[in-house]
Amino acid sequence: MSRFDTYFLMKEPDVIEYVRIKVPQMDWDAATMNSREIGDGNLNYVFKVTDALGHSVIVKQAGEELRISREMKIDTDRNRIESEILILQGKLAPGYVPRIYDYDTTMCACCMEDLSDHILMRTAMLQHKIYPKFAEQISDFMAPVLMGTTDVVMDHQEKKALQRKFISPQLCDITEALVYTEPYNDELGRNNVFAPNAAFVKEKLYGDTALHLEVAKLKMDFMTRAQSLIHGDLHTGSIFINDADTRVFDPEFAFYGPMGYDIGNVIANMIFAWCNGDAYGETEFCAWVESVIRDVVNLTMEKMGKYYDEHVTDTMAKAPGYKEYYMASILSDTAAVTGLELNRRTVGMANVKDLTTIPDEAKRARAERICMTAAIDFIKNRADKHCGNCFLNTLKDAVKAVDAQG
Ligand code: SR1
Ligand code: MG
Repeated sequence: MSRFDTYFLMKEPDVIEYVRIKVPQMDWDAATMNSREIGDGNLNYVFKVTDALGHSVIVKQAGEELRISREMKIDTDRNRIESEILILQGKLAPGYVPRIYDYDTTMCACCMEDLSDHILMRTAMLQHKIYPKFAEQISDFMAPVLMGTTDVVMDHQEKKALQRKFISPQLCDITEALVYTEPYNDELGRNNVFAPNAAFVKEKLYGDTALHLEVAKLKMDFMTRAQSLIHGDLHTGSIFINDADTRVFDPEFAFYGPMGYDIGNVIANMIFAWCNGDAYGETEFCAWVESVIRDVVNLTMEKMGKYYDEHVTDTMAKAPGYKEYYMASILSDTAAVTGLELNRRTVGMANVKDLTTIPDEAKRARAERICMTAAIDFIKNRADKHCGNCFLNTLKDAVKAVDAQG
């Protein structure tokens, strides 16, 4: 028996004892062990435990209520899902996720590799740092992880077993509300709209019924198309990075959904990074971000196409023309989700620092209008975004349109 046999929310001192029990292979120096809470996310509690011998581990525990809103309660089983998915992704894309040392379905906590020699990518983007390997690395992660869990490649019964194992109704519900509903009507009154853009949001997002129809189609598609085991929240706050390495973490929103959801999240969050850099006049940084937007689209599609050719098992998916049809649908989903993520992080409940920390009011208002203008184009004209340059041009056209409106 240990006091970790019944769930409770751990505090810093508890985590020291927890780690000694759960990660004994690290040969901890008990006298110098230290625990510090380091998380500032919306959902969980994250601690770093170290000792004077240089050992370190990260502990992540799921709370029963969200940090962003105490009224929102979600299943703590998300910690198991996250741990098991990181283990699976580590097999499909070795070296692109943190190592899991232990996960525990009683305390709803996992112990994982400390990536302190990396930086949270959103923080790096706010410092306008450039990572030339990022597009290559994130596409190396997404292609096998996304294509490798589809019906095109996997045994269909094994795929359905994964689908059952990783179903997350409450987390999907959050995405369905925050990404696919509230940015277009504020039905629960919890959107955060920047006051200078209130009229713009009312007209362009709340008032456009043609846009609502497209979002409705995309929402039902998100809810019903079990295409691939997606990360479900692949923004720059779910990526650790350094000059050599990119690591994806935090897949607690993972489930079987359309894979364009992940690719679109990466692109949208690079557009937020671009908007922040642009507001600060960081031209070199913005030029790099533009290359990332173009290359992530092109490289991911190219690598997924290659993965398809090399690993396809389904007989009918080998029918001439099917691959082209399938890949085109991924690209169009990617464009749509780029738009959905741009809108929801601009006006919804969970905003991004890339926009909210722009100190000059006029510059922030302009950046947000660029995001929403591009977003509407991405959603309505998703089938026309055929390549990386098309994605980049959507951003550039939005800048021109917003600047022309004054
Ligand atoms: C209620 S949680 C708000 C957001 O934080 C997470 O990172 C997800 O993106 C979610 O939509
Ligand atoms: Mg997260």
